[in-house]
Amino acid sequence: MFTKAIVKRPAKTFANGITTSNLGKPNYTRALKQHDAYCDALIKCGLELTILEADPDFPDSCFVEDTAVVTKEFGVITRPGDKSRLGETEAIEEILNPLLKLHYIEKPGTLDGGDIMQANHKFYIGLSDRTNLAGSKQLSKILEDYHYDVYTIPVCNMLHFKTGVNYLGDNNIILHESFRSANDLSSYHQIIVEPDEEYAANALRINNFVLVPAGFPKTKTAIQKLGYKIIELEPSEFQKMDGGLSCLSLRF
Ligand code: CIR
Repeated sequence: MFTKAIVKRPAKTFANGITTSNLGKPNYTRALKQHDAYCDALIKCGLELTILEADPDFPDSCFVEDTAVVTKEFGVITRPGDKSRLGETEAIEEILNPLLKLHYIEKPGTLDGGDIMQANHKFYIGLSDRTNLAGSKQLSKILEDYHYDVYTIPVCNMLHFKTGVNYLGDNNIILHESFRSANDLSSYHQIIVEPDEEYAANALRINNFVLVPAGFPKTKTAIQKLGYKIIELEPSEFQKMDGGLSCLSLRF
């Protein structure tokens, strides 16, 4: 069970962040409303929220998931793979320091939290354009010292590992077709998202609920069939900036 989450308000400069999507410029007022709804959903899931003020110096800083890997026992402050995001970790370190024992990814390592997926006692590290081998090795060492099993998986044609794969709990995993035959994921019950619903692979299990992006009915039904209660959220303005539901919070 998660009990806490950290989120950060989108900044007025949000639209200046990094994106590869062709979905147009995000609307700031709408982004704030969608963020409010996201915070309400986390509270409904039973989480105590820490809401950090927006930081206009870092347009992508509402995507807090990339700045740390957290468990109830410890945290790892990452070294984000895009230079423009390196300074985002400072505010997160400040808030996590009194709460968790902290470790750090160091140069030349780079690592985005969006590439890290936990499934009980296993951690999966996606090797992507943002997370390099040095970052992955540093994180593996930290996690192995805490007796987790660690697997490394290459990520191609998408931003982060969790863009395409998410663990829902109870041995259920939701994923893009391209990860279907990854050996280290073959022991899970796989829910493969349809090609026209790939964005919905970024579904987020929190306690008794699964948060799913609105507008992906086939994926919603597949998750409901597994017996989960769903909270549907509109993420359009975050999607325009390559973000999804998981990247808007750190949960522990
Ligand atoms: C970026 O490209 O870094 C941001 N615009 C989006 C980050 C999304 N983070 C995530 O999926 N974990």
